[in-house]
Amino acid sequence: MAIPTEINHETPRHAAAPSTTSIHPLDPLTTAELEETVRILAREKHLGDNVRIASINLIEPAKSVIEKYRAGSPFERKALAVLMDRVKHSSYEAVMDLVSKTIPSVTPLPSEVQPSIMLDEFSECEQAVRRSPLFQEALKKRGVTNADLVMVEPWSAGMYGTEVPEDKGLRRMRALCFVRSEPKDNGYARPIDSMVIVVDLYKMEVVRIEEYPIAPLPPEPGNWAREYIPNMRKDLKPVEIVQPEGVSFKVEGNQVEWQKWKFRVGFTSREGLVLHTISYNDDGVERPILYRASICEMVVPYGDPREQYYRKNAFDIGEYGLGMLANSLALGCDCLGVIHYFDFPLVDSHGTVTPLKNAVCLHEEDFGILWKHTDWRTGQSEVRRSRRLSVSFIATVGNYEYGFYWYFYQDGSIQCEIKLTGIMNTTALAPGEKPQYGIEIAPQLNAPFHQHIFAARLVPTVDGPNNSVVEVNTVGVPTGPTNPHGNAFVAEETVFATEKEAQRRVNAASARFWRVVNPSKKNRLGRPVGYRLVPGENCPPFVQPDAAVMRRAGFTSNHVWVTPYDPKERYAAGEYPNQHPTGDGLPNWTKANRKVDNTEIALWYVFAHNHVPRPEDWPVMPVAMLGFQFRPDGFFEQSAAMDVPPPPAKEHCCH
Ligand SMILES: [Cu+2]
Repeated sequence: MAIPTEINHETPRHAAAPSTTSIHPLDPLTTAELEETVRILAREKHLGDNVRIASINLIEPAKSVIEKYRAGSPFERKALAVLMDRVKHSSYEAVMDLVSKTIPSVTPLPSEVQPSIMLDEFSECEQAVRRSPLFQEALKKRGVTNADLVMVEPWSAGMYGTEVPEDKGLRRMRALCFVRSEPKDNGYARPIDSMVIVVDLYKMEVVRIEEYPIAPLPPEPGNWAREYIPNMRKDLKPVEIVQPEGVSFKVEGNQVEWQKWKFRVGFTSREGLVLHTISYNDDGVERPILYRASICEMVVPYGDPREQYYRKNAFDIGEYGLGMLANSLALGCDCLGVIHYFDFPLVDSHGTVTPLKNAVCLHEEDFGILWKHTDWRTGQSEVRRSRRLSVSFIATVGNYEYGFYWYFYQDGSIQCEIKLTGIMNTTALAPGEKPQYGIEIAPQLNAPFHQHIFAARLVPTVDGPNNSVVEVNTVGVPTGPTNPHGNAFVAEETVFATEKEAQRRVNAASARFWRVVNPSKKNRLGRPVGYRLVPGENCPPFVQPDAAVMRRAGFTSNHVWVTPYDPKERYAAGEYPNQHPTGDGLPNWTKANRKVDNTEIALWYVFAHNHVPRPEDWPVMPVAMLGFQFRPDGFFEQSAAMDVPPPPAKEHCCH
């Protein structure tokens, strides 16, 4: 049964709290709630053989509701289901009221956009390709005799303005192929460079195979599985992380308290880990810092202009969903020490709900020294160990792994760190050929130049709801009467009044950073209290501003954006980047040039790892890290870390 297009006007009731009163309004949907949502969708005839569930997530209550919420009081519980009818070629958003168990609204999506790709479409697409006589024919031409050894890697098709007429209206994937030499080896060592398989995901069948000049398979394997590595080093002694008296954090449901920090752990099928209501207890006063923090979008543009590759630009969050691709983490492997894991349920496109065990890892780490000083005259020495709290998850997106880590420190700092690892996507080279748009990383194996660009969405509430963003540039003062020796330099501050003023890039030449301030809260020195956004590794996008991918990835054109807070403006490339013809998100919203000074804001920080491949990134790339910090800047009266006690003395370091 297909989805009706009329809106169901049944009035929702919000009388009672959900039966599980231990749920907080920001908690992700539970297994029971997801199952209930699927049941209601089925009961109301919104599900059927041809209707697939792209996602079901909590509709987070309004910020004002959360700010006033007290434990035990009733609250709304709503879910947003994105559904797709494979026969009618149409998609819908259904709002589910889990209190009244009704569907207050069903809204069709614009016909030209596509919901994100569903996890089960990957394997179904691979099977569809294997079944195709066109595919078998193409393999034969290339001397590949065993189709079972071919890895069919479906890439989101995007929208480039070069689509042929028969692609119009299709839900498309463009699959690239690699062939293993045996069932367990690394197929990325052997790219079949010369064909792209266009698949219609509505019918789940091959539309056509685009063929290109045939390149020979690279000669060397690139194996990484343990059975292929005969001589592992033998000189590694064990390291044990023990906390004999237990951990220093407290977890109640999804709320975490550690040292003076308090926050909630959330999880969505799209962003994966989300942090909510981050606050710091400053001498008994709970001071808000961030209402919500997540990595909300990413894109990986590849720099290879060849016909079969110029569309390689995956939006791994908006087009696939990192929560759906999250790993179940393993103690002693992904995480070491005394770990608290959060499990979160996921729903597949057929409505089956499965709990993802160990989706998010929470633990403490020793992080070297926090501060130290020795008075060489008196011999007084003080040193403190830095303990940080790590909250993380890891997603596998085809060939790559992305680890997302948020760290909390005892000096009031927060850090976001992304770890990139996994296997590089590859193309083949003819003997003697040198790549123009990549690096030869093994004989006849090319890894193209590409970038991994991430967008963090931060909703700052630094000491209250209304914040502003200030840019700080350090500049040298010209030599002259006020600077006769030429040594003067100053930090110049500029407050962003509007969205357009707030579209900025990093600048190493002025050591640029940004302060999020609360103009109505002054510290004892008369300056507004603030937190500093400290950029880490970053660079601009290297595709041309008029490249087709920039229509959808326009958010990458700036590193900083500030918008007035709007809970509907959630993702930097908009709600539905998959096949979006014109693109949406930050470039679109900010055309209005709204006021962003001393109001509720969202701060978007976009940061890029520029991947110029190395042979040492092969066969599995050792972790590369990038990210940013959010550090107190005039928020506290002095260092917030002075009351951290000395470590238990093992030597004379602290006496
Ligand atoms: Cu890379």
